[in-house]
Amino acid sequence: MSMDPIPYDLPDGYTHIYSGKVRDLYTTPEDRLLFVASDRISAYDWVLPTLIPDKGRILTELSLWWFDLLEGVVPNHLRGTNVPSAVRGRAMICDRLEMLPIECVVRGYLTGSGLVDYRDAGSICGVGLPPGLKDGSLLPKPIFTPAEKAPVGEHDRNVTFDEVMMLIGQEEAQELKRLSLEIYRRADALSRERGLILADTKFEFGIGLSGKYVGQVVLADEVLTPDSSRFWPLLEWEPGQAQPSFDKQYVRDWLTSPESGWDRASDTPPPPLPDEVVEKTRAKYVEAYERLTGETFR
Ligand code: Q0Z
Repeated sequence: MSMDPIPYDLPDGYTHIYSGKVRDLYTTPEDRLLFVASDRISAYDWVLPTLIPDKGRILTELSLWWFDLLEGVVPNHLRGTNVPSAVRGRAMICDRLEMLPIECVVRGYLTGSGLVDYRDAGSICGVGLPPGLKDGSLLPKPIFTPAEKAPVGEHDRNVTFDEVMMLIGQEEAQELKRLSLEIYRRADALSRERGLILADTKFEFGIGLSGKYVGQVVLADEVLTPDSSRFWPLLEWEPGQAQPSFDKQYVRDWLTSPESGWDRASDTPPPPLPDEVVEKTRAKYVEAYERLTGETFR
């Protein structure tokens, strides 16, 4: 699952350390991290063999915009955007943190793996929920549903808050929950003003190793992008049925249609996307950016 890095032509002193499905991480000559958002797209647990033009730039711009908006709520790892030309516009220079092994998921609405757990247990991550909720239901209040980061290639494991405390200690666990819920609350309020529901989202945090935030919990990674969050158009929200994916619905619909010739159950890689699906998908990322920020994407 740790993919070969795309061979970005970076200057001497930049060393690849890790790649996820759609992101790449390098060290910089100043011992910081270069966090690169690629144009890769994943669906059904596969990285597709087709790039979505500008996706990395759009998601990076969105993250930068949210980091700026959340200044004063939570410290973040962003140090700058003066990056090598090969990745200009879609990379951030970040402080290196001691990452906490917890995926901090906040859900305001019930769907996805949360819905599965709710149907099985009536709760998610030990948080009890009232009966009668459906796919897409608004939860009585936003809930913190953490997961333990799994080894590369495996899926994260939902954990209770007690387990988070045992993994990282009570103080840091409480801080992760407090910050995650506060960030969600603000981001959902803003999204709603722009006609989008923030159904759920995932944050990653680390502990500052030096400088201003040493010893403090710091927000890392990319934040509040369509890759880390589910956004739903407010006007189309209809509990009781799966909400279409804001960004990937054209991709999923085409991959599962007979035209694609792909059998999801076959364990064979998905085929390249047709140009029309690429263009419509790109337009959804642009739309997310423009609706949230109110700015034109260039
Ligand atoms: C993030 C990831 C990938 C991008 C490590 N500020 C930080 N300090 C230390 N470690 C990280 C960060 Cl962001 C860190 N990840 C996840 C994987 C591309 C981010 F391939 N891993």
